[in-house]
Amino acid sequence: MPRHYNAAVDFVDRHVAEGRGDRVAFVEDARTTTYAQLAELTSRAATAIRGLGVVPEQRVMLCLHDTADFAAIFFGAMRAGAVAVPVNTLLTADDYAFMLEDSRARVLFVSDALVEKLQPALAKVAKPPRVVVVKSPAFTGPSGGADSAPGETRVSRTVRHLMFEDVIASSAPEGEVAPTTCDDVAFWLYSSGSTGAPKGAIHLHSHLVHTAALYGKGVLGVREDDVVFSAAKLFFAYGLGNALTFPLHVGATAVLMAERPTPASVMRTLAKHRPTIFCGVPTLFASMLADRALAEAKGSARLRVSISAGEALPKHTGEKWRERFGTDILDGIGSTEMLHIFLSNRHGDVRYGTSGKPVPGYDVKLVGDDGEETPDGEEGSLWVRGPSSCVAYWNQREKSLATFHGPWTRTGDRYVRDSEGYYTYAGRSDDMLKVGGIWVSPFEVESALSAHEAVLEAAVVGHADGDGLVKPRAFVVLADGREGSEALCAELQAFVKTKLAMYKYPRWIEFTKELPKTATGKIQRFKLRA
Ligand code: 3UK
Repeated sequence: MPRHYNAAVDFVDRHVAEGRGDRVAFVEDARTTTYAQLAELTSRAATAIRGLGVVPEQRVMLCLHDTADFAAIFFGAMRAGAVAVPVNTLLTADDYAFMLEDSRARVLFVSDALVEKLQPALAKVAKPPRVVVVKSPAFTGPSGGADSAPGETRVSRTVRHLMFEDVIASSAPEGEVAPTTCDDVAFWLYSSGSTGAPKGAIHLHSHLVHTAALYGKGVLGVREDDVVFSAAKLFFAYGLGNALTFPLHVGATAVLMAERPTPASVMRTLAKHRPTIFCGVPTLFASMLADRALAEAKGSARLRVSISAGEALPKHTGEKWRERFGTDILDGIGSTEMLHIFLSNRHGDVRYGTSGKPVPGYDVKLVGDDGEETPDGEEGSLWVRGPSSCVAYWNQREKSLATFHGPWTRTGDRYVRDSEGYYTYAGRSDDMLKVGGIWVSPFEVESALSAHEAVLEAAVVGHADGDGLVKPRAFVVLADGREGSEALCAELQAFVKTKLAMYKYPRWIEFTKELPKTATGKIQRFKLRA
């Protein structure tokens, strides 16, 4: 890595300097963006961010649907020396209030369709950021569901804001690049904690190119003529690599879809834009395969490979996909802390049901309870070391100390390595659940359930559905005089959806007389799992 380094220059300006300005960086339903256009938009965004009073190292939050504007704002913030903080668009006002306070973001870029959802959070924080509203481009497909609604321009009456298009138009396209080093903080990504409060993983300018070179180019083999489509959104580390830094590292093209990734919207995008690489999560692959209405759909005619991450890909899902589409799914494990995939299957060496082998450039080890490395065939805790590891969690000393040990990161996962060196996922060492590839803390679902007047207490564990994928299952002890029924189950599910992000609600609820507990009153989730 050169010492003086700004990731925005490497991923954006470099292509124009090297003569790729006319190549297409992003394809959306309603527009395409060339590398030259992206460079200008990024530079204007950087000028705009400075113009809004942001100084180097201050945070700029992005709550945005996937569009080329996301890319320009993300890199624009870094170009200005600021710290980009993309956040999940599916969360609740409480979650946003926490992240706004925690990050002290000075500017918030938010998609028009999401402004109203952010309003209560903005009203709550002591020093609210300036708000810049980004219009979602129209898309040509069928309506994509409640939260998607791009196409409609909604301008908020309750939130004082500027419009991105105005801010961009009045900002000069040429601006100096902040003189950052490769070790400067570039962006944070929030990851859910087991107690519910998210932790901001701090990443540096150098981290993006390390993941793009080691996994993107090295393992996945993204090339200039590839068209990449990631159903996982840009605000996840997984989607950020897939659809932003991997294609931009080699001058390839990414397809961006602003709507919610349903089997139908994803299949439509595959057929329409014909990507060569498709990136999904196990729940999506499984639901696409199971969808009767899509049984005849052919997907992308140019597809050469797909990748899966977020949770373990069940063996039969990979095999069924291969049978139907004739291409493999490379399952690999990554994390917000490591930024992207560090253990993965390879082209021509796919073992469905495993996470493959370490990505060259990363070291992994399995550690037993005695602190020694475990022998092959025995389960251990997965530790990983590599050049894209986040430096700490923001403002979370205890949690940082528990996770980062010198160059090593504890993933919290249990794994087994076989005699040939393949790694197989064996569960979490904490109670956290991965639902559709996204973290869910049982604790926050329990707290939400307990807030209902019919509930005395609740415990939540993971339970495998018909595809072998984990979803939350709740055990509920009702208050005196209340009785369990299907109607109450539906009411509790609806209640949780009003309190938490939708995907966190318990898919099954069992009413029970009491919960198994230790002598000190701690719920014994392992008993409920059994
Ligand atoms: C689990 C997997 C089994 C595992 C991520 C690719 O998922 C990502 O990041 P998160 O921080 O979660 C990390 C945790 O998710 N996990 C992820 N992939 C797999 N378990 N097999 C897999 N293939 O518990 C891990 O510790 O949300 C994935 C790239 C970047 C990412 N941030």
